Amino acid sequence: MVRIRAFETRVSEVAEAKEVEGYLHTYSGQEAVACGVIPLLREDDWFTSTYRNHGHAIARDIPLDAIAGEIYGKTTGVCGGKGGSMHVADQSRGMIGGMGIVAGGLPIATGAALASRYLGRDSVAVAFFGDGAVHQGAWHEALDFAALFGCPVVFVCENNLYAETTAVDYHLLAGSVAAMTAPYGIPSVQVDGMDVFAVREATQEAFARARNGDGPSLIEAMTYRYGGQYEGDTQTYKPPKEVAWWRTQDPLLRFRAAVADQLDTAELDSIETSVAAEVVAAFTAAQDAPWPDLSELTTDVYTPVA
Ligand SMILES: Cc1ncc(C[n+]2csc(CCOP(=O)(O)OP(=O)(O)O)c2C)c(N)n1
Repeated sequence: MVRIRAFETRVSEVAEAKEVEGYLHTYSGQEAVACGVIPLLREDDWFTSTYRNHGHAIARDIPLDAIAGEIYGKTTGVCGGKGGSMHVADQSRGMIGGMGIVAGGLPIATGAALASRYLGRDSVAVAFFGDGAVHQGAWHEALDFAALFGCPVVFVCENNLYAETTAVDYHLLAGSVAAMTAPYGIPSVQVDGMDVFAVREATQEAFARARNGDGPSLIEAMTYRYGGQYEGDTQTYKPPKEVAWWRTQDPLLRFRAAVADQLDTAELDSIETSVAAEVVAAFTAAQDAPWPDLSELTTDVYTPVA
């Protein structure tokens, strides 16, 4: 969680300095969700992410150099700089990829889960998405298909209270995302998304269900994005009192409080110091890395079919 926060804080700084082209979407505030779910994935599991994907990539141990390189569009990026911030992908680690299209990852994760079932394996697939995704047809198609075919997929909603500038109170007619799975017969749970242990516990249950052949489930993690929809968003739609309250729920602080009697404060501080140095090194390496050659513009466009 600390590594994600430090990385994303640096992303905000480079966005403000206009060092990077294109839109950047940070994950600060939502760390407990990635860190509650992703470490429970096995090597043969899969997941799809959104344009807010750096935190998921870091939780999956993709090296910081490769993520920063991708954000800068450099050859050292995990996709050779061709995906950019919104499309970090590393299939060798089961990260099918970040999606710029809202709800785009749900049918894809469902397909990965169907493949697992078809091949008789017990691997699972996870689809991360925001609360705004429930208004897309793809969300409903994925849930319907997953329920019908008993796919081992876990849908993880990171409900950060806003879809772009629209508050959930205004757009979520069912009151919660968890309530929306009932017509599909998919079990769901709403959890405190600022508490990494609560997210982990819900994920353990959902993964056990999927691996046992009991089909899909949904976790709605209630969380908050400290940044805007994108870097540069002025966030005038967020009430200051709301922001202040969610800051008191910070997942890093909550973690520290929860482990206070088991882990030494000095040890936790030293992790923060070493992580800060890692982040500086990763961004410096990305700045200094070469751009892809023009001759590579048309490579990696199609996957060769044997
Ligand atoms: C299919 C589609 N429609 C619209 C957009 C424009 N868009 C980008 S982000 C966003 C809001 C999504 O909010 P949410 O799913 O809650 O995710 P969050 O950014 O809060 O994590 C929209 C509508 C898009 N990227 N894709």
